[in-house]
Amino acid sequence: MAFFQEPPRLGNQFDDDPMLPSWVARHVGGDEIAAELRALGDVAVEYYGKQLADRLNEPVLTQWDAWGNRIDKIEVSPLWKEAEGLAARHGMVAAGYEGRLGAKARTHQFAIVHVLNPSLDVYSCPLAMTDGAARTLLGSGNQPLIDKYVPLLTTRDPQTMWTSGQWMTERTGGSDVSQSETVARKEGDEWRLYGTKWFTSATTAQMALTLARPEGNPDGSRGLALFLVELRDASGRLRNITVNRLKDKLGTRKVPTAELTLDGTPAILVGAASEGVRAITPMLSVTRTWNAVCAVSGMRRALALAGDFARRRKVFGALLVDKALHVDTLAGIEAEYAGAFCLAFRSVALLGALEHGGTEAEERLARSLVPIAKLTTGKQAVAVASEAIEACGGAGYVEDTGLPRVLADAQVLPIWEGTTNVLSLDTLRALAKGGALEAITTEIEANLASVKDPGLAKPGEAARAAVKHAIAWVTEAMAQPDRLEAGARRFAMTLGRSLELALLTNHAQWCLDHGHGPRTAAAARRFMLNGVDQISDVSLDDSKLLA
Ligand code: MFK
Repeated sequence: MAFFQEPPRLGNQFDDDPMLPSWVARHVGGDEIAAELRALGDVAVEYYGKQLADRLNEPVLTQWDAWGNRIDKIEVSPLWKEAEGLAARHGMVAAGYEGRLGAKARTHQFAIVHVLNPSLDVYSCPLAMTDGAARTLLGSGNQPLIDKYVPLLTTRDPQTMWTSGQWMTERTGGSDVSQSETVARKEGDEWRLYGTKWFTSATTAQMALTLARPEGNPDGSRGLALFLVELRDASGRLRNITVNRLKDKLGTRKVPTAELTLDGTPAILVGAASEGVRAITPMLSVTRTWNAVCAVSGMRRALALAGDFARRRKVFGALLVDKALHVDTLAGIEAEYAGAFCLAFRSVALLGALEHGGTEAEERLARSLVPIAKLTTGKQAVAVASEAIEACGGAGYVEDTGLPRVLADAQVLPIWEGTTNVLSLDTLRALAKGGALEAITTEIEANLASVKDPGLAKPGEAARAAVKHAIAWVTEAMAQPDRLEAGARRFAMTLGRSLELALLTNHAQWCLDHGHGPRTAAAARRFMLNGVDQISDVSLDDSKLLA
């Protein structure tokens, strides 16, 4: 009988998760929530099967109808059509805005996202922007817009739910938006936009928040203003928007990312006719938090598949799961997942706290923790996905196993919503506001204060020592702008990994104390061995020679 390898399979994606059940028990509580997430854990398995079957379907742009009319219709994949209803019904955005759980609503919402997201072909993209748009409008103080649009963005009713885009990137770039060329012209009582948007994710949304420069405003980012655009009129036609083409991307291939031309597109000014970058920052905080959670949920899926494969794959006389080197490899990436999970969900908890009257200290912490969480987890997601597909050998490299997609989709996470370097610089900008380093130190100490198990002493010390080293370095480098900038990523990563280790150590102690077993403690010890402190004073001259 010829040999055929069994493919990896998924078990319940809530019960099989080594972090989520204990985190939810601790930070949300209630059997009802666990039961809901367990049911979604089965939905995730069902949709994983659908995802494999849907693998070759991609969005299609039809620009003209048979009679020569410009229509620019985008047909999304069958799974995306299903995801739209599923996401609404299960409250992937709405749950964060429901009052019953107070500040815990955000943890509830992102637990749902964590379980479902890896099976939905990056439908997280429009959902993240929808959530960000709702939060931005709520923070804008523009009551008519809040009354009209927030209920549409935050409903559980699939018939009435709207999604939103976020159009920031132009041909001039996505990092330095100060060079944006889109112009806003006041024509009568109405604003109209003229320009090109170069990377508009999920162009099938009903609305978008976008930046444009009102005519006569100065150059630079402060001259930009924030606008809301409804994409279609009552008959469903795009409102002076043409879709030039869809992007041909490495991953996120189900996301209909488009290049658009706006030629007199009606728009509503959200707040002031300037300072649009500041006005859109609530959106950035929310989408970056989504990015961190989607990074950890992507890692979870990669690990679930690699772990199951190891239990089915026999080589050199034994299952992979019984081979010491394979076990060592999987343990290393499981520990990365555990640390990343804690930081992403700490970011989520802070978002919830700030939406329910958080303290100034929480605000200061969130300002630096969000970019740190995004940049740290984004990089981990790529590394973990890469290692996980390697753990499946050649099968991990063959498209119709579905495994390579896990890596291709992870690769977007360090790029969109601010690259690793842009967010490292943003971390420095957040620190410059003052109080942020103290907030991070306090966070680390608060997490380590309750740690008493002797097996957790070393991880705790490693977190403390790394953050101390990072602070000493930044204090010294502050006077040397080139040195500070060159080391910004190593600095931000060290803060990220220190935070991850402190949070993980704290949660490990909680798990030991509350009957959730010793696995999280093992993750903390292994995470420490993976390395935390990345500070090093690299020679700027050597870097110039090399680059
Ligand atoms: C799974 C998840 C799915 C997510 C799907 C998303 C798909 C969408 C695809 C995209 O749209 S990707 C494009 C995303 N683009 C970015 O994320 C932009 C990256 N660049 C930055 O973040 C730059 O740092 C930034 C554009 C903000 C720099 O612009 P400026 O004009 O140089 O900003 P400046 O002067 O530093 O800041 C202006 C104000 O905003 C300042 O406030 P003040 O005026 O009060 O001083 C800043 O403090 C504030 N600010 C900037 N960044 C902030 C912030 N406030 C809070 N949080 C931040 N992150």
